[in-house]
This record gives sequence, C-alpha cells and structure tokens, in this order.
Amino acid sequence: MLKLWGRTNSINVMKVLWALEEIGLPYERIDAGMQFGVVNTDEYRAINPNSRVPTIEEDGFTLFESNTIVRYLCAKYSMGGLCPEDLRSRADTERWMDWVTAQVHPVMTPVFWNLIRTTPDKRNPIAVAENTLATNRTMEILDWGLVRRPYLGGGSLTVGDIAVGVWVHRWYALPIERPDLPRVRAYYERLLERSAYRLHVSLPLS
Ligand SMILES: N[C@@H](CCC(=O)N[C@@H](CS)C(=O)NCC(=O)O)C(=O)O
Repeated sequence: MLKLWGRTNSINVMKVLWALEEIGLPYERIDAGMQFGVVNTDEYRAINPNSRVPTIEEDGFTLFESNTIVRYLCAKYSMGGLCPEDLRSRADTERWMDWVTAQVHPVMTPVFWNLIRTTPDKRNPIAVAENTLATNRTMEILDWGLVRRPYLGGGSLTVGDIAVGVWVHRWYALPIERPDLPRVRAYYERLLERSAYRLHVSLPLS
C-alpha cells in the first residue's frame, strides 16, 4: 500500500491527501513534521534530503516535493481525468502549480505564520500588512485566470486546481481583509462541493 509521511495540517501534505482521495487510492499515512519529528532522522533524510513533508513511498519508489507527487499520482491513476492526456491541456493546468509556488507561497506564508502560528506578542504587523496586500494581488491574478473557465484547466478539476485550491482555502480562512473576487469566490464554492476537499483541505487553520 502507498505510504505517505506528513502531518495533516501541512498545506503541502493536504495536496497529496486531496489527490489520493479524489483518485480513491488506499494509503497509509504516518505523522511526520513539526511536533511529530521523524523528518530529521537519517532514515527519513535518505528518502527526503529536504527533511520536509510530504514524502510518499510506493513499491520501493520514493518521492518528495508535493507538486511532483500530485503530478505523479494523477498521471499514474487519473490519466485523462485529473491529468489531462492532451499535452497542451496538461501544460495549461500544470503552469498554475509553478505559479502558486512562485507567486502565492512566498507572500501568503508569512501572513499565515504570523497570524496562526505565532503568539500575538511576537507577531510582525508590518510583515502581515505588506504580505496581505501582496497576497490579495495574487488572488486578483487568479480571478483573471478563472475568466470563462470554472477550473484552472478548463471544465473539470485537474492537477493545477489541487496545487492552487489549498491556498484558496487558506486565503478565505485567514483573519485578513480581502477584496471581493467573484470568480475566486465561485471557484472556492465549487471546490467546497467536493467531499475530498472538505475532508482534507477546508479545515480550521492550525
Ligand atoms: N517544496 C516542498 C515544501 C515542503 C515543506 O516546506 N513542507 C513543510 C510543511 S507545509 C514542512 O515540512 N515543514 C517542516 C515540518 O513540518 O517539520 C513541497 O512542496 O513538498
């Protein structure tokens, strides 16, 4: 059975859990990261030199990097579904995985860490204010990306949505001021209709 190392409140682990649930693949999850440790052991470093979560192992094959794991699982188990068969359609959705890593992660993460994982006395309000502005700008970009398409790859959920959808929940769950973005809001509501998203992603932030 496929093994997944990672704590459930990690945004990168959530992507993998969501993908596994959409696919319907059985798996065993081992708590790792933060309070669970594991990631700094020699055994874990040998399969994930980053000492981060998630990591998967399937029949002796190990893989780290959440977006790569999601692409692997979707290509192996959902070709023509979560992973578009047509090369251009696949590139069309996959680019959003690069976009979210490069544009959203660096600015939303400081807001999340300050407001959710730091005690009020240790927060940096300037970092929160600046990065909230920058985060909101990225969501405006996403709003334009959703013009004339319900999902990032077109008419149905594909790999790009899994990488981006986890951040969309975080954006709505953070105690910040947000512009009203109708297409992002409709996209979030569409994702919330999926049981796999509700089960693994749209949870209270911790
Ligand atoms: N680029 C990596 C980033 C992995 C990462 O930074 N994971 C975080 C959790 S979201 C982590 O392992 N933090 C340290 C820990 O949990 O101990 C990926 O997408 O898998």
